Amino acid sequence: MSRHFIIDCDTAEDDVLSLISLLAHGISVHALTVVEGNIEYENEMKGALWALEYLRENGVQIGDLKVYPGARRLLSKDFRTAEFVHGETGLGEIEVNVKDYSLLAKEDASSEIIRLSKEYEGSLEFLAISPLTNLALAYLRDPEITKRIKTVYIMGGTIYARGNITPVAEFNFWVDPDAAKLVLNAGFNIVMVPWEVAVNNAIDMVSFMKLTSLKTKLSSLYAKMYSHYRKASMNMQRMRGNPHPDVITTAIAIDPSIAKVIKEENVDVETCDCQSRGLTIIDYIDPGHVITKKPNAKIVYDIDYEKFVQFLTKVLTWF
Ligand SMILES: [Ca+2]
Repeated sequence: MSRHFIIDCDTAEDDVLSLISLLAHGISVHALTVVEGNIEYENEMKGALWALEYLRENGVQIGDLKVYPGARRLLSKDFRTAEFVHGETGLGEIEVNVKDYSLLAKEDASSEIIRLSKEYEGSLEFLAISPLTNLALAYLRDPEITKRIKTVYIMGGTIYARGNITPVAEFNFWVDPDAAKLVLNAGFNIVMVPWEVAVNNAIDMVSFMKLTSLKTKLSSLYAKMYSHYRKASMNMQRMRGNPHPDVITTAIAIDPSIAKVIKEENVDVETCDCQSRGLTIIDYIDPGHVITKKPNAKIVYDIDYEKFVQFLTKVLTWF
């Protein structure tokens, strides 16, 4: 049975590789909805358009897949972009020249999310590898959408408050904590991949050498696209290599067996405009305790690293 996805992205390298991963597995992607986040919004739009052009030029059938412009501002707060992590274009050494603006949809993101949730009612899967503003807007316009979307996969938040934009907050939840709070408490069927999972499974030197020497077009794209991110992650964030927060989330959506530890728990977000803005609060206390809240998400605590590297190898040998 074919699977139907929307990718909601703030286009940088890991968003693009997530798109490639879904298509490489023969999954139907019906919309790329763009939201403010990693880099300047115009550059995110260009990155998404470039990615579709690149795939089409390499013989990939993209059907009627288009880029849908989404939220340029947050529900209530100010934020900052993260070019210091992803570079100006978000795509490392790739030259992002957009030639074909016909891949830019006329409809806006939240309208298209609502429309597709009706067209593929009960089977639509939503990959949120970005701040959650677009989905929050769709939910505010049509709260019944929670019943029509099969699963929402969220890259966001933390397990132990190991942040990446502030000491305690992960970027996607920090950017729009109000949207994250709305989505988490709306009643969607949620699978959440927190930031520490990406940190603990960052691509080490051995795997990086393996992935960049596959002698395929996608392997050389990988080397170029992740150059900036890898350096920033290792130098600034003291990781062993480039992390794959978005692609891990995508990999689990495609193959749930890549997740090693999953727990159903209640998760919420701090929405104050203060030091702890965007802090993720997971209620880990055993059910039955008097203050325990009902689970609202399946939270991924760890993945099988070797299996994930095999997944990446398969994707990068697609062409
Ligand atoms: Ca992203």
